[in-house]
Amino acid sequence: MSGPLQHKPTDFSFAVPPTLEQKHSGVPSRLMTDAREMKQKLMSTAKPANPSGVHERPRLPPGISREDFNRAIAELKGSLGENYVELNDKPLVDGWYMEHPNTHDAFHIVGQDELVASAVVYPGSTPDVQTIVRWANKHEIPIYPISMGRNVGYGGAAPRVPGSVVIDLGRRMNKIVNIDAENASCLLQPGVSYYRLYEEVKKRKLPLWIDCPDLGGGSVLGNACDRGVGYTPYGDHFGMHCGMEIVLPTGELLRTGMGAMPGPNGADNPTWQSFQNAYGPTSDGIFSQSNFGIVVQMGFWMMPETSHQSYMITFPREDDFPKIVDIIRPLAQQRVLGNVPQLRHVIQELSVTGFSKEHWFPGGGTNERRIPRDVIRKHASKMPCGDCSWVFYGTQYGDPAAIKTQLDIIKKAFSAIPGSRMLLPEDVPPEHYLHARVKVCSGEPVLRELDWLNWVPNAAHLDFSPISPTRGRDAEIVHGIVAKLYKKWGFDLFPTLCVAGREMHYIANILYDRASLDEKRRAAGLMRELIAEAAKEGYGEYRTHLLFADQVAGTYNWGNNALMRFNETLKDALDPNGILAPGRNGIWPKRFRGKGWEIMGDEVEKAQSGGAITPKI
Ligand code: EUG
Repeated sequence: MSGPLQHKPTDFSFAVPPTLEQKHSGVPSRLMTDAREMKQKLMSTAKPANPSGVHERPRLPPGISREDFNRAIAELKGSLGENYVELNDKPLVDGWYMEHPNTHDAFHIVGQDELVASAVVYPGSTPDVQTIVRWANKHEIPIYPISMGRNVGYGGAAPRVPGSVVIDLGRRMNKIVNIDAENASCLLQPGVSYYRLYEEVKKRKLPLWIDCPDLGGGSVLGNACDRGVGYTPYGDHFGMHCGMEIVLPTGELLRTGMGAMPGPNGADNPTWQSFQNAYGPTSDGIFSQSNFGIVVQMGFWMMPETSHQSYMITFPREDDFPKIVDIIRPLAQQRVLGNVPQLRHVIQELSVTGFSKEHWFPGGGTNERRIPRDVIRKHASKMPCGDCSWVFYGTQYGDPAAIKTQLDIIKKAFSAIPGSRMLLPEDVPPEHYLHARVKVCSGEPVLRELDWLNWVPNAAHLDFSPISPTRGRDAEIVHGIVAKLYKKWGFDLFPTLCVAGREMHYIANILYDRASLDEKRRAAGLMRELIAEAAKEGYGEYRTHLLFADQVAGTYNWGNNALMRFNETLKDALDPNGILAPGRNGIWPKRFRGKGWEIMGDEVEKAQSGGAITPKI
């Protein structure tokens, strides 16, 4: 039933991706050439997926008979309209970043048909979302809200419980509700992508910046709720939000922050996007990385535009890594570094060109063999970065005189490392990745970051994302664990460190071929061991893929699991029927808890040889 053939030269592979005018998740016209090239490149290595084929589709919610499911769906269609409820009964198509599925995880780690929706619904308003939530409570059908479904590397659009009904909020709820140029803030619905927000700011000629992650297709609201990171001084996305509107799991509506106070004559409160904390306990945090409510509107601060100067600094020696980190720390704490810079390993200078590993390492282009260090060296020597080991991508902000002073301070600080070299955009050719960094670090969302997906054929990625103190000796321990385990499991390692003054997000991508059961098994095995070994030393992930949420949540177990017991208390109070995104971030409602849903061992690897990850109920 589900054997997709998207690798064949079908219409999809050659079709022009939709524009932002045609679809809320589409490509801005200024990036269409990039998008078409990127799609062509990615599609050229696509292979048939490997659905286990053991599941009937549409996959049913747990414990619901097909008759009851069909009746419930008919009722929902009656409330929302026939067109706004779609059964997930067609072949699954992984697509690519700009034409991604809302039915499953395009970067599947278990079988393609494992983490799947039974149906997808498209609410057009907050009352529609309330209707869906009340329907779910009545029928005890799990629902799984997505903003746009581009949580790539962490599960995409997929529900944790197979057969859940996915609520695709973004398709119809994609309004920029307000941009307040004086307050430098905006209020958004879930379907507003970074691309959309950026284009709107430009169209209105507002002197404001947005802050975007490496890729711009994601939902501004969704990324902030998952506590994503960007690269201007406003890079802490959740930290820069101001006010939320939330549909609770019972269908009630809540506004947080100053939004809890009504404005005059039924208007929104005039300070909703001005002050985050308002009065009483701050509740916003419990609606990030959780399953306690559906965020349907969210406010954000925007940065007044300013001058900026990006640069890269290269460091020759592999072993200088801890020293580099110790130089970064005071610079970041003093805010000489004003944003979230990245420290990357030189292997990325090869991968961000978009050429495959096969191109750099003929005959070694799959995950069979890791690219040897001397092959990286040979190529890097001929590139602008030269024969180096680490590359620091930074940007300075403010008036030009201040930027010049900052650059002098930074250059002087790093000169303690022999052989370090600063390069400015004008020192590298126009196609160099530094020019993409200039854009991202000044709030212009790009597509370029996808290039590294071309490293291996038919690639998916899974991210291991621990937090390390910004301190050489800690960074060395984390990096040591990661490097050792990547070697053991046979994957190329692409470390990217997103740096702040006291901590760094160490992002390690695992790139694997989605059609290779062996690579998927090794990717999952690597991930499990990374989480466990890092936790032994006290390093935990800031975010993880759905399938590893239980294990990661389990590492935050101080005080006899005090935090999870607290979360479960909240979950059971807010969602007594356990319908909202069961299992997200490892939080299971009472109805599911302790019944075999938690993945703490090698269930993922086992599921890859034909089994299912779900308990038999
Ligand atoms: C990246 C960054 C992340 C993340 C996943 C991927 C991309 C790095 C800072 O957070 O969670 C190139």
